Amino acid sequence: MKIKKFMAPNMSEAMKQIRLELGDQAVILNSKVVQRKGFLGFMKKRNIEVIAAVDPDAGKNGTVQTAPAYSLKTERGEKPARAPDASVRSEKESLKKEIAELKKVVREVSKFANPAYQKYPLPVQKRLNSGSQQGLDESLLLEIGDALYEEWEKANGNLAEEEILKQAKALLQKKLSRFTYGRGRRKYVNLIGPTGVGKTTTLAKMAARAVLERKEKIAFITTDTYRIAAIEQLKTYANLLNVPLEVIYKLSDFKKAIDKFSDFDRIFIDTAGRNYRERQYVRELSGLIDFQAEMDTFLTLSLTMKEKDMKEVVDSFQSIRIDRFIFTKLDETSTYGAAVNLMEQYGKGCAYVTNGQDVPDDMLEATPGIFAEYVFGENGK
Ligand SMILES: Nc1nc2c(ncn2[C@@H]2O[C@H](COP(=O)(O)OP(=O)(O)O)[C@@H](O)[C@H]2O)c(=O)[nH]1
Ligand SMILES: [Mg+2]
Repeated sequence: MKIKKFMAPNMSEAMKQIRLELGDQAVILNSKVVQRKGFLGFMKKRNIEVIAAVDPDAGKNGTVQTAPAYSLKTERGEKPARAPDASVRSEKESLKKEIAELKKVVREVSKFANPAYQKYPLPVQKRLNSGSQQGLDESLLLEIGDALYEEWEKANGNLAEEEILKQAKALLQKKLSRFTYGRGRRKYVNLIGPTGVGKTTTLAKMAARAVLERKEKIAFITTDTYRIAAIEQLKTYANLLNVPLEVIYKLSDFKKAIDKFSDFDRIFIDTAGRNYRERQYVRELSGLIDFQAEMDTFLTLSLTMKEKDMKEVVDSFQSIRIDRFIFTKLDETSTYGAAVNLMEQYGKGCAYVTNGQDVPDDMLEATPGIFAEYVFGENGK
């Protein structure tokens, strides 16, 4: 008995090979569909593996092969036994399935038709695509793509989508970990940034937590004297928290306030942040306060802003030493990539993100992990 394994793209091709090598007497013992990893692992090749056998003595004594699954000998016009029908049917079925799968792949590929991602396996492309929908910079995505691709190869292409998602998050989290996060420990907390982004509200949230959670002795200082309403707004929070507020009109007022609050734990400084004069003013402050040792300056930006505008704001504040960002209004958007891009571009972390108008609840102390979750997690679908 001679047994041999054949591999062909389809059954009729396999038959040809078998007939050629083993002759008409050959019988098929087994056949199955096998997937072979194709180019880059994502265009899988489907092959039929057929095990066929021939008994060289069979013709001589006229014995019939025991229970052949499929005899090739049909030249006398006999109908093959049932088995071939079943096998043809199952081949038809699997072809149908294959066509459906191919259609799905084509649909997916056209969805991810970013040419820059085409070098990656499909599940990696899919992840990068969702990052791209979140507005993450292309260069960062390609970096993540390369790292995911490496993992994919290490695993011989056996990486489930959930695993790729987990790794994408972990990669981003690790990358962002080189910056500093959280509220900081310095005595003066200064919020700067464009009007309307939520500086005063965020400052109130931070102050309320300092008082309620950490029992700190705090005070407010505001330099936003452009609008009466702005002072009233902060006064309301100061009254609610029962803490003092000083309104600063000129630099000497600031000096007085610093003396007055010398034994306080933390001073929250609100600014209007609207024009050059304000920036000049903050710069002058550096003559009074040792920024490096005593002041945390957080540049506040709303994620509802256009990324280009956000960058212009950061550039316009370049003359001021900024420690970290605060990103507000996450509840009003579903794309968070800009926050990550800014941190990457300017090499700074984030103190807080805010996600609503409620004081003090709608605010989270930032970590690299929350950004990874926002851009690759459920939020970022
Ligand atoms: N939806 C939403 N609104 C916010 C958030 N933070 C602040 N706001 C609102 O944005 C508006 C401007 O806030 P304000 O603190 O006065 O901004 P400022 O001009 O930067 O001081 C107010 O109506 C706030 O209630 C936030 O995280 N989410
Ligand atoms: Mg304000």
